[in-house]
Amino acid sequence: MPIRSTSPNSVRRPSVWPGVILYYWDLLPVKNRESIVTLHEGNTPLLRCSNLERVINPDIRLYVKLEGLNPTCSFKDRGMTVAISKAVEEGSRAVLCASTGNTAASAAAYAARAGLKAYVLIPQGSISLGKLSQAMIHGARVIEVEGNFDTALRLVKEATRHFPITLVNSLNPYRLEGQKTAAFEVSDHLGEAPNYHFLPVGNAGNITAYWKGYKQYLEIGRLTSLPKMMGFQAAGAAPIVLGKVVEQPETVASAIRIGNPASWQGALAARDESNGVIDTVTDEEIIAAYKLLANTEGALAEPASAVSVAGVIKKQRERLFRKGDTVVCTLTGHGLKDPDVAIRHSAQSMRISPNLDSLVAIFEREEKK
Ligand code: AN7
Repeated sequence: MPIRSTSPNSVRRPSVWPGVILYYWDLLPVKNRESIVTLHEGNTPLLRCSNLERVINPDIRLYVKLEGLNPTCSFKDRGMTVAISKAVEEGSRAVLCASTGNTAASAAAYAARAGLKAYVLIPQGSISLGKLSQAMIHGARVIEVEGNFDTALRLVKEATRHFPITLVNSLNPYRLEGQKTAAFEVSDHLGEAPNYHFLPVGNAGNITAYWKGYKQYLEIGRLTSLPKMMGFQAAGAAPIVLGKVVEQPETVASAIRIGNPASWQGALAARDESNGVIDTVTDEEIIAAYKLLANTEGALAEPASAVSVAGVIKKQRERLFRKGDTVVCTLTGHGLKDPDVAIRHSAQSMRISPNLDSLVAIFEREEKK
C-alpha cells in the first residue's frame, strides 16, 4: 500500500514528535534551541473509555490522559524538560529535588541527558520500587531522609539558600510552565475544553499548571470555554480539603502522601476560578477505581492516578453530571511504577503440573464462572 505523504485532512505535522518545548515553542519560556533537553515527552494518548462510561454513566463522554506513557512514565517529564533546559540555559551544574518518587525519576533521567548532577531526597522507605530504581539507574545521588516528603521538601528549600544548586521541585516556576502543556494537548485533541477535568492532588503543582494552561489557551483564542477543575486528595492526606497541614499523611497512594502542599494557593485558585471542587476519596475508593480501570479498559495507572477516576465515581454518586458532559481524567503515572500494589490487589496465579488434564480442568472450572 502506498504511504500517504500527508494525513487525510492535509494537516501538516512534524514527522517526529519533537517534545513539548519545540511543539509549543511560542507558549514556553525556553529561549535557545541549543539548550533544549528533551526525551520527546508529551503527545500522550487521550483514551475514550466507553467501557467505563457504561459502568459509571452512559450519558457522559469519559476520557483518560495516559501520562504514564511519557519517557519516565509520569507527567513530571513535561515540567522537567523545561526546568532542566532552563537550568542548562542558566549555566547550572547540579539539580536538587525532594520527591515521593516520580519527580526524582524524571529529574534523574533529564539530568543524565543534560550531563548535570542530580541529588534527590526521598522519604525513607516509602517510595515505590519502580521509581527508586529509575532514580538509581539514571545515576542520581539518592538520599533517603528520615522523615516524610514534607520534611524532605523543607530541607531542599533550605539547602538552595546555602548552595548554588537548581531546585527542580514545582516551586521552580518552569516546572509548571512545562506541565501546562497537558492542558494544551487535551484542548487540541478535543477541539474544545472538557466540562470537567479530574486530577489527583499531592503537592498541587499539576492542578495549578493545568488551570494556567487552559486559561492561556482561552486568552489566545484556542478555547471558548474553560473546564471545572476537580482535584482529589486521598482522605488520609487531605490538607487542602481540611484547611490545615496534615503532620502524618497516610495513604496507599504513596505519590500523594503529602501533608503540606507547595502549591496550596494555586490549587485553591484553580478550584475557585473554575467553580470546581477539591475533595477526598478513601483508599478503598482509590483501589476500586485502580482495579476497574485496569480490568475494563486495559489502562494501568498507579494508585495516585486512579484518584481521578475515583473522583468521577464519587461525583456520579452525587449526580453531578449532565447528559453530554465531557469528562477528562489525568492518569498521572504508570501502574508499573508500583507492581507490588498490582499483585496485592489481584487474583492469585494458579499452579499446575505440566499436563493437559490439569490445564483443561482449569478451563472447565473457569468457563462455569
Ligand atoms: C503519579 O514526585 O510530588 O499535585 O515528588 O507522582 O502536582 O504534586 C508526585 C506527585 C499525582 C500529584 N500523581 O501531583 C513527587 C510528587 C502522581 C504523582 C501526583 C504525583 P501534584
